[in-house]
Amino acid sequence: LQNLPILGNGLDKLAKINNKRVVNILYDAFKHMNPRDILILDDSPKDLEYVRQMALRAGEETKLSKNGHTVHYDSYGDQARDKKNTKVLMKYQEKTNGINSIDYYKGLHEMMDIMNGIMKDKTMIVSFYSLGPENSIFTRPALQITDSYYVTHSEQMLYRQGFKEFQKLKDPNEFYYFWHSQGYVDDKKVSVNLDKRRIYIDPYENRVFSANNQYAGNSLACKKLALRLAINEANNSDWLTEHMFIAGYSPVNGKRTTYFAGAYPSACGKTSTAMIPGSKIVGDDIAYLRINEAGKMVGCNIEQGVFGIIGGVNPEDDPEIFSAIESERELIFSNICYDEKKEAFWKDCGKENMPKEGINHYGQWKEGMTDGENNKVPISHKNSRFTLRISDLKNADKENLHNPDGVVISGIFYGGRDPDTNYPVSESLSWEHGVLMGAIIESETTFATLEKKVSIKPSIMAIGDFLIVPKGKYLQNHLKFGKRLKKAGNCPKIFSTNYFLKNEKGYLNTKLDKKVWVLWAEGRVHGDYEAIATPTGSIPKYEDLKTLFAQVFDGRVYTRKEYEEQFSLRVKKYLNKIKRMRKLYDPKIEKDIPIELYHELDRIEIQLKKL
Ligand code: SPV
Ligand code: MN
Repeated sequence: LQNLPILGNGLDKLAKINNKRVVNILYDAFKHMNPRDILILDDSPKDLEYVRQMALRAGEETKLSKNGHTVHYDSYGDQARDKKNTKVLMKYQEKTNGINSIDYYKGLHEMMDIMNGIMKDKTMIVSFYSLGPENSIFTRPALQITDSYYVTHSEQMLYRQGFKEFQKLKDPNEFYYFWHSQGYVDDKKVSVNLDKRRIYIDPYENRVFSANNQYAGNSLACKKLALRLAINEANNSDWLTEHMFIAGYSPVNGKRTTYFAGAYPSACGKTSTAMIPGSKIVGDDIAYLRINEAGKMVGCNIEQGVFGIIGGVNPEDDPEIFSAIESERELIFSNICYDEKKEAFWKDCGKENMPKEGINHYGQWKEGMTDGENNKVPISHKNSRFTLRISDLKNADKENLHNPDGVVISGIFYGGRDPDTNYPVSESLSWEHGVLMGAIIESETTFATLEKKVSIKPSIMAIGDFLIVPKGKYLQNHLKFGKRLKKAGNCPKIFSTNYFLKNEKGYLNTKLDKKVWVLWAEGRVHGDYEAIATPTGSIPKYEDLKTLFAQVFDGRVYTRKEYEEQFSLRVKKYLNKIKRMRKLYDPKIEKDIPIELYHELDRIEIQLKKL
């Protein structure tokens, strides 16, 4: 260790951690990636400030006009998750649900080749995080090695600092670790060797290697990379790792707070459901769920920040997020546009002075221009985003954000996106039916992956992209979890949502209508409303929604006609969906799907056909 080029008092920091595995990992990383020097970070404000400054100095971020605001650009072909080159290293022929896998040693070899000397002349930045609140049953420690100050800066905002956690690990070998390198960057400081972009997940050693990329979904250790490792861990144990937000809701003029977790594929309204005006936000992306000693389902946000889609965020549709983005505080934009005054703009931001030219995710941008493939370049990338700390939000749940016990979750939402099939909101008829609701989520489109085609795609519990264990195993784990909760008499209710029903004139709902659906679900948890049972789920009564619309939107009149159009049971469409789902869960291909889910599909089909 004495011979490594460790900067400043880095050796002292490592001595404080006093962990052999950490040292070995650093040594290995140094040997393979050959950086000029090594920067070890602790949780001190001084180190955090240094990273902020270096992200600017290295050109990975640019200052904008508002205090604390910066913008980062990813390479034009690197602005979303790369599914093709994300692979699970597999020692045996196991199923990975369409996620690519590669033979363990072949993959490791390829990765080591790609990462060999990749940090030449650069600084290797080492930082420590705690996924989940410190000192809690949820905590998963994580060690990040990267050569990107933007990645480190983002993680400092999005994750709880873990230097202290590493000083008191119960098991010194129990942590996730990550190697990341942005690889060679050009004068715009974006990754160039995209053909060598790889993200390889090693569930045996709880580690991930990621190279030649910058987009957070590919690069950030703690985000989707750790998610995959935690899914593997939870599904080999008795807890759940989910692609879920956690938020608390209170009835209009009511005092109680009821917590929900919700899984939605990208661009299906997840962040905006978590941040509905009046909500108390705990998390917007990833949750660990467990059953506590009292037999209740508890959840925590493994993050402490938001990496949210910014397109369509405007004062009318997303007032909470917009006001957070517009105020001066530490905030990183990615792949948006700025004008000569360094003001930030994005698609549908609702600002009046939209520029006709500026710098954006393409580079120098002019309205109407096309890229090399003749695609019109919009003002901002569809997957352009903002990064901020939850504690900076007005509606942050300050009391519970870092609660080591998590919050008791009373309800679950599964949200999809289709124009003509699922109700805006419905409640499952049982836990098993609820698990099916999650298992049959479909989404019309997503911007967070690089594929171009727009079609309706299944997205099992919105976690399909990350599910490195077989579907059957994952769904069995959910059913087992529910059985334990039922036994304890504390089974949360499960709801399905779809904010995107359309007719020939457009959407049947405004973006903020989801508050009514959420408050109806909140009331159902407490027995405030009756519901009408239908084969595909229980739906609200018109009168209750009428009252809720009037309460939430200051006397807004909700007509019976609107209700009937929104809540009509689209039998044919739903039967088609069932057909698609039977293919997805074809027992000839998928061996271990719980029988309960086939029973639910059969039940719905029989009941629908009788109508
Ligand atoms: C998502 O796509 O679900 C995201 C963004 O939260 S990413 O970090 O790309 O996964
Ligand atoms: Mn996500």
